[in-house]
Amino acid sequence: MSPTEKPATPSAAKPSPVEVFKVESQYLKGDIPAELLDENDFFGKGSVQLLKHHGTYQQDDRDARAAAKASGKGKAFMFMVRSKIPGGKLTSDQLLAQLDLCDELGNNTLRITTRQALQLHGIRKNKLKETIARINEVQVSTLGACGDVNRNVMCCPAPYANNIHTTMQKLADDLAELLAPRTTAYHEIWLREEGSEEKQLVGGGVDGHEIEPIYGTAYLPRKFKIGVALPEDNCIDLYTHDLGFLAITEGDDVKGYNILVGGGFGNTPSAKKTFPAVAKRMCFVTPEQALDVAVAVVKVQRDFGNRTDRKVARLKYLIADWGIEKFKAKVEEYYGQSLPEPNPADVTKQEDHMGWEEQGDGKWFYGLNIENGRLRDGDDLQLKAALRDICKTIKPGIRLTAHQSLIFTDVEEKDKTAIEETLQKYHVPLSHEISNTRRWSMACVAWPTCGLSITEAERALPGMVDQLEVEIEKLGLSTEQFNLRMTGCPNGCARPYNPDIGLVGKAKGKYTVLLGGTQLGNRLNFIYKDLVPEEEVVSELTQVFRYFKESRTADESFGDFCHRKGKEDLLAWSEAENS
Ligand code: SRM
Ligand code: SF4
Repeated sequence: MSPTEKPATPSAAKPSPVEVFKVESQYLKGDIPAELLDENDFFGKGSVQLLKHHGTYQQDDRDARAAAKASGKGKAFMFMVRSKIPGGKLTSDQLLAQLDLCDELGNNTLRITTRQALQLHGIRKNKLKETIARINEVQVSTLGACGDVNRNVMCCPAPYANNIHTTMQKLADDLAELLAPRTTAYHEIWLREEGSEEKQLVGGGVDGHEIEPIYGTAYLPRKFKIGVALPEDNCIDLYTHDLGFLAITEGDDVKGYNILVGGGFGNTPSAKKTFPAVAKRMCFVTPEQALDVAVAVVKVQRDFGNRTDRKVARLKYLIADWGIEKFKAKVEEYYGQSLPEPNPADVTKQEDHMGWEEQGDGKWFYGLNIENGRLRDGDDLQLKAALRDICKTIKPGIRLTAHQSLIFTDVEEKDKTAIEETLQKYHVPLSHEISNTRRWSMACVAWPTCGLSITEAERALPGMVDQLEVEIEKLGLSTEQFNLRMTGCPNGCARPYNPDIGLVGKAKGKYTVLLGGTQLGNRLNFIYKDLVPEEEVVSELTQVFRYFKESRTADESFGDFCHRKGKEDLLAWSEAENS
């Protein structure tokens, strides 16, 4: 089936309200232009859904809700604006532009996300157009950063000067371009000069496949995520993606990719039909086949993904429903050719690319660990100021990592000291000064901006890590790597369902503690204890660390130890310790 062919007949079942908004929106336009100009500080229901596809979410400051209510005021609306940055690759000027925006129009902070992108928070409605226009002025786009389309394409951000890394980044860029929405609504709404003539959206054929040849009028049933990784460096957590490309290499060449499908972490614990899933290995493709097979996978999800119930609309549910064999057969039908089994290679290691390393072209890169991805200036630690200084004076390339951190690239030998000294001048800890526990931890945004958060995450994890560092040191385990990820609700934005330790907000001040994942990211962890009060999380974990120290086998990771022992055994140990 060619990319321009029309999709199969859509399901006769009643579509979800979001489907109706999309189809009636004239390619994501809807009432946004009119509502952008009205007096309100918020958008209506339909526009709120459509705006996501333009890269922005309507939010309100949840810390301020109670006070606003008490004083008789309504919610103070504001917007999150997410940029799409394939492989997290930026210039110094592009980062500077977003740092300026967060200070001038946002909440004075900028966030590196778990998918190598940037988010501004606290933008008022009357500044939304200026914000998006200014991001575009430096050749970064927010189109498709959220919404029912392909999101930011992740790719290993290590800037090694070799053919393999360059080929992978090129694939990420090509996928991002190929699967970006083609609607002109984005340009018309955000980038058109005030007063210039409004262009009408016309045409689109019977089913809209002229304007959006891949997506059609209804776009995808749900968000869609793609990543590109290497077996020896799964730094982007490939198994969590709807569609993963694992590069199979020979010498300095990529000879093809193993295709993984159906990863995804969002779930609603009370709805048994939902679940987190790691992706399944489907087939091998040559570099020449990669883009067309991606389009085929996207189209199968477009045509057969659930459009009536958004809770089960991700690709993982279609694959669970059909089984991988039937899914593969359908992809082959759309692609027009059968596809061989995957290459035996699989993920073997995960890196985070922190500290200094030679790129292979005489230049260096430096990975700087950013706690939970938040760029801010405090009284002491002046992260934004340090970045501004480095971006203005040394002007390195920038890469954002999947661990919410940042890499300065293309650094000349002579500038290495200047980078370190600048960081020190602004009291930014160098990566080697950060404990393993902190380095391998990450938390999602949660309160106060995320409308779905049940508990704290980004604001709670640093304090927990302070305590864990002490306990881990006492146990003599500080050289161990424990991947620790926390989220403020079960949606899983910091990918808590496959690391050694996952902490997931379940009820006010209470977390589900998950153990037994793997640093390779290809195995789900299990619920060890549920509804653990925040103040007991550290002691609960310390208890298991003690068991680990006592009973691990040589070189066994914490996740593998917990997996080997299993839930019942760990709980029996905990009970004995408590008695
Ligand atoms: Fe996420 C929704 C933040 C990565 C699964 N995510 C949200 C929203 C937009 C809340 C909302 O819908 O109202 C959050 C905005 C909070 C805020 O105030 O900024 C939000 N997600 C984030 C970010 C910023 C977390 C972070 O701390 O970095 C990440 C942005 C990534 C990016 O740049 O594109 C982020 N979200 C993820 C990931 C991890 C990943 O993709 O690698 C996941 C799990 C993987 C997956 O997709 O399954 C993830 N976010 C979700 C879900 C559950 C989706 C599902 O299938 O059920 C939701 C809720 C939803 O879509 O209904 C969600
Ligand atoms: Fe919000 Fe939940 Fe995602 Fe955290 S995991 S950012 S609380 S949706």
